[in-house]
Amino acid sequence: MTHDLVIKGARVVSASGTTQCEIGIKDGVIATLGHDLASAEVIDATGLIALPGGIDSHVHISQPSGPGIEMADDFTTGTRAAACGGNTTVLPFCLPEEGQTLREAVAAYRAKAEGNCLTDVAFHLIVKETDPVTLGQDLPALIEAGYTSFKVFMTYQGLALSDRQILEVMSVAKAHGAMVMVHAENEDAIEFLRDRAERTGETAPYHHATTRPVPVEREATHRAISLAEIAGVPLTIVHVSNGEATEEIMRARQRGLTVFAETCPQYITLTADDLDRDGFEGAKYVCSPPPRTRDEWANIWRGIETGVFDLFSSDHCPFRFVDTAGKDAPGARQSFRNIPNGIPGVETRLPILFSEGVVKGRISLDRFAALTATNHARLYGLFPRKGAIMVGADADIALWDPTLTKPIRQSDLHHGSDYTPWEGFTVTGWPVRTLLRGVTTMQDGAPVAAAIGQHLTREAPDVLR
Ligand code: DUC
Ligand code: ZN
Ligand code: ZN
Ligand code: ZN
Repeated sequence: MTHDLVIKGARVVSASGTTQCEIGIKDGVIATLGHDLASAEVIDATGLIALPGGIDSHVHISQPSGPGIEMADDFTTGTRAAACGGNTTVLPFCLPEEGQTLREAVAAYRAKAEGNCLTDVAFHLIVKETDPVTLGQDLPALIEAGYTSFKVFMTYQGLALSDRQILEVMSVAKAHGAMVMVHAENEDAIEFLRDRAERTGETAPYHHATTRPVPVEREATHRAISLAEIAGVPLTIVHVSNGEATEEIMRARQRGLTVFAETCPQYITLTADDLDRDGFEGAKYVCSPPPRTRDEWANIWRGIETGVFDLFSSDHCPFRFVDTAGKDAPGARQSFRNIPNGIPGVETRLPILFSEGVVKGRISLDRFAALTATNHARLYGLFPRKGAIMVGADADIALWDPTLTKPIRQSDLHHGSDYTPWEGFTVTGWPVRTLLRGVTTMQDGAPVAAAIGQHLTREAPDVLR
């Protein structure tokens, strides 16, 4: 067979292990893994590592964020940044605007993404209403149409569901075959702590962290797992930040429950002290759950190394810093309560895990591929088309230079935010080329190609098939 493109010289992290071989690509699909392959075009990847293109299954793009607040990324900038960070697929959340149904919201997001993406895209849903039309009609229809995962919130006024509502949503997931993702923080406890902090003048960004302490997350994690057990569904706990929540997940698995878990770069590299930086700088680090302590980094690493965590995602939720539609929202300097929650990270997720995990000897290349691509595809119904370098899969590949060392700089990034929480953080190992279905989307840190990203129709999660 003559291929359209062959990648030669790379160490290939394939579905069946890491080997030195050539990757033959034909019609956007991996056609051959072998040697001395014939091709019209060749990429010399000597000295590089070929990894499956990153799948970031937790990003927020163009998400409604309250009156006057604007997310810093649309699909053009968000997926451009993703591609430049070695990703080939992202899964943003679809949150209905005020008065919009879930179905209308999906149509609106699809329209916003169409023709603007440099990665492939598939959407999770956010379920914030549990009326009969949403749970009886819209959600089942959307699951049948391939929107096979959705997030529920236990925190945030206007988003948080009661335990009863979460059980109702879970029973729809059970009946129709979808994955429930949970943001586990106890809203009542947070409101109590926040009101008390404000009464005593503790209103600086740092108190975002002190009013969302570990027990808030640990309790909600335990409760979410219990609700899933009662409803008889698997679930995914997203953005786990600490050891006690991790232990809840381990205990649930020991009882035989199917619980998946996700963590993020901020929980192995940032601390609550970052929110205590001079002036208003701390607002740059306000996200939920908040960054914790160095001791908690060690707990999260143990979870990564021992397999508690299936997913390593960015939770990219970008706001601009110098912007009254962003971190400097009206009232934000008077109280942390008004600072939009979230940090940009879609372009830096993979280099941070590669450097801190693979280069420092904490995880293998195979585990890196599982945490950053394969497990995302399996859990969210994209496998085997996505998530692994293997014959028959889409030719979604990132070529990595494992020796390239440089600090993360905002000036090198491609997101719409005006800062990175990791400014000056030195990383060894960077993706130097990204290929989406065989087409180069990033080379040497710069985006190339037109917006060739497509919307992906998903199957049920592997565990439900
Ligand atoms: N939860 C998220 O998943 N992302 C950003 C903010 C939040 O609370
Ligand atoms: Zn059904
Ligand atoms: Zn969340
Ligand atoms: Zn998120």
